[in-house]
Amino acid sequence: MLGRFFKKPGDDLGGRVPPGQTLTTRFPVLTYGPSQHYAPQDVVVRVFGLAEEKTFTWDDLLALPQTTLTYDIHCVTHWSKLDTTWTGVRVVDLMEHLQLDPAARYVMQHSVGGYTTNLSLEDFTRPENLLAHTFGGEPLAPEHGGPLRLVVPHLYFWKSAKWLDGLEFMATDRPGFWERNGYHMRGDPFKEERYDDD
Ligand SMILES: Nc1nc2c(c(=O)[nH]1)N[C@H]1C(S)=C(S)[C@@H](COP(=O)(O)O)O[C@H]1N2
Ligand SMILES: [Mo]
Repeated sequence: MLGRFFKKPGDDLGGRVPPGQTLTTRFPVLTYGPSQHYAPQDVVVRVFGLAEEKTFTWDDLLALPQTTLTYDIHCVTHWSKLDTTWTGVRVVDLMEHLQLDPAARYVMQHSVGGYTTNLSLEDFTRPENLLAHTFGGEPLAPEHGGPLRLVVPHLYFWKSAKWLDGLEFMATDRPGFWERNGYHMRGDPFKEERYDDD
């Protein structure tokens, strides 16, 4: 534990800081295009593709178990932020209410405004992944994806869609917005899966 108070150059804090990352205590905003602004009452997450079609409203989501988790996040633009605390619905708890076609192997996250990002079903259903509405005990700010975003902390942060409004289950992988523009299809920060030509 003592080691955590000594930040020597090159110290990776016991393996928590992926290669090529530097720590920040700020919370940078990274959005392609404008931030979206809408009320929690307007949140709708539509499940479609290779799953029984279903929609979850804000009230539906708040009626599910609520979980608070603390973990580190890593942006491909080289900043990492340790010990961020999020509250929301765990993906695994949402999955209890979904009927997937057995052919479903991948998920496309869709956002209000058109942003998309893809995940394998395995990466999507990790126990720590959250549909988050609260950050550090406060309602998630619009510029950070409030009222509702996905948080998938084991991959680079572009894999965590802000203003989530759709989950599309798919049989085969398909690139989302940044993946079509050269980013890696998976984005593991510990393997530095930044760009697909790496
Ligand atoms: N809808 C949407 N989600 C998004 C993005 C975006 O532009 N639009 N940017 C992604 C990228 S590149 C990053 S690093 C994180 C940034 O989240 P933050 O602004 O809360 O730090 O959101 C991801 N999710
Ligand atoms: Mo990013």
